[in-house]
Amino acid sequence: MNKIVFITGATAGFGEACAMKFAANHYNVIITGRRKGRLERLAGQLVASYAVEVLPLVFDVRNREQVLQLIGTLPEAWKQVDVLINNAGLAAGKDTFDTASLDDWDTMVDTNLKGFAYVAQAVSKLMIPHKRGHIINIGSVAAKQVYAQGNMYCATKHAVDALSQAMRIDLLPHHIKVTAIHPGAADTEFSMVRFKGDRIAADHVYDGLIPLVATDVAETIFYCTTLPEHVCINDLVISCTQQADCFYYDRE
Ligand code: NDP
Ligand code: 8X3
Repeated sequence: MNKIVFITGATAGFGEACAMKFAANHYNVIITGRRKGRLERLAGQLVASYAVEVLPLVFDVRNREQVLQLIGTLPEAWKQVDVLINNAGLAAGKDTFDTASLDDWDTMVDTNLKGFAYVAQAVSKLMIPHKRGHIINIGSVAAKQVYAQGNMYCATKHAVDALSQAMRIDLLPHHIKVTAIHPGAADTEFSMVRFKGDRIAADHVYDGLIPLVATDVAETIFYCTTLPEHVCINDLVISCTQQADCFYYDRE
């Protein structure tokens, strides 16, 4: 029987690449996000290319009732989730602490912190009865360092780091692995979202770099799930070779 992976934020970037990678490796895939059309297209592609089962679920991770309702009432055949890729998230804006938009702060806290935690708790409840499962939380290099104008984004990603540690401790008796993956600059839709469609600002992030691409991160996540049952990568920072951390880049 195929294993099951549950991926949030599968309509783009890392989540979409993970859906392809896991489906190619015979996982049945629960794909989620807000953009229904994209989920449906991806579902069709996964079924056609890999002959796996796909369950698309359209929801906003900020909507607590919807998260709990949809995950709490998964069809019987989908309840035994083996891997959760808790990935949905965003940066909104890049402004100094005193000038940042409070709406942007709310969006990031509600998505990257609260929504992230709602999904993890709901899926962990499905894993506990089976005494197995693997939760992959997507943090960032911004979970490890704070950079100028990164204020609330960095705070939410530091919270992902803290909650990953918390989950690892509290879910230990239930034999659930918790891996936090912290990518550096990766060329996905992330920067276009952060800069609200400003293509020049978005492209500027990757000036002179060969940045990570989504498949680099998906390959790494998949690798973490292939290790023997008694081995868990707890915390992993991955960046392109031209990036040392949040501050040091070797741009061409
Ligand atoms: P993308 O913008 O390409 O993808 C983000 C995904 O998150 C989309 O599928 C989007 O789906 C989903 N999403 C966003 N908000 C919500 C919401 N409220 N409810 C449900 N789904 C939501 O970005 P990435 O793939 O790059 O980002 C994925 C994760 O990786 C994020 O947590 C990001 O912070 C993190 N990250 C990104 C890095 C980068 O440089 N790209 C580096 C380090 C970490 P939809 O809009 O359809 O809802
Ligand atoms: C995204 C990477 O460096 O823009 O998390 O914060 S960074």
